[in-house]
Amino acid sequence: MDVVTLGETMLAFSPVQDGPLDTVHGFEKKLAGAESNVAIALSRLGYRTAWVSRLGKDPFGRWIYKTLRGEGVDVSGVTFDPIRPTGLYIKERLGGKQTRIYYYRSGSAASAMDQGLVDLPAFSEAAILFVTGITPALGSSCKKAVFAALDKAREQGMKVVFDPNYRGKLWSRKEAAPVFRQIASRSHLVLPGLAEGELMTGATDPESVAENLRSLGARQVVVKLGPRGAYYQTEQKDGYVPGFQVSQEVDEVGAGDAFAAGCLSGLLDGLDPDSAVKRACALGALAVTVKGDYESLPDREELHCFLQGETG
Ligand code: KDG
Repeated sequence: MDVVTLGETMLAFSPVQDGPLDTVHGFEKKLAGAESNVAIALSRLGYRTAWVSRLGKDPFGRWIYKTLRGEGVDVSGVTFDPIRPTGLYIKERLGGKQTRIYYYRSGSAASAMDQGLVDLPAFSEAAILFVTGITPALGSSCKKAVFAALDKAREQGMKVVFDPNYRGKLWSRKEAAPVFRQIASRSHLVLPGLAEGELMTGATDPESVAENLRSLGARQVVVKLGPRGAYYQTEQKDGYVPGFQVSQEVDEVGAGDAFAAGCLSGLLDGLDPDSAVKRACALGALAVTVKGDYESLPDREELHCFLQGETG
């Protein structure tokens, strides 16, 4: 296994037209989960990826399970809860790229994930553990599961990659900051956006954010700067990598997950940081071209063509 990740994936209802939700009548059924987006992105690029989670024993849980399995993600570590439901996520599009989200996920099957998960074979077989800051916000048993996974990673010599993914609807900045710092201190690579970098370090520029996170223990930091690209810093070098222009930006949700998958693939392929971050920027740009978190993500050949400037 190349990468193992754990996290909640929800049934998402995405409106078929823009406008306040009290005026919208049609929705498309989609799937939403930062960790499963990353697992799908990596699987499409040809990596062996496992997603560990809990789903409701309901039609939506079954659909999510089959979708992930259909994308080639290992779902042997997914269990079904006979009582708690699959979480629900509803999107509101207010025109342009402006979106709001509504969660109906408290008491969901995934919010009962616990540290027992890390005894699954996927956790001893993978080279990299990918975690986000969403899972520890889902409740105390989920937080314990994340820290148990970090312990397991240390025991097994797995590299940890951490994408903070701060969700203000789940917890306050004050609650999240110390948890993010603890996870960052145990990570090989940390992938904050600039605002998340500020939340974790108090610094407001990419260089200081990265320096601060490296002083906590992270080996590499990549600060996402949206369409402008990203800034990376390792012990040996640092630099800015410009973003890619795409012909249409439809939905920016999921771009950060695609970016994370690009960085993970760079790590797995042993790329130098410039090339890894360039790949991450390309995947992030492709993710915004279609509605939905992962639908437009490429296979390896499509990514290669995009990087050569043949599409986009
Ligand atoms: O990164 C995209 C995710 O935000 C979305 O799919 C839902 O995982 C999600 C969350 O918890 O907000």
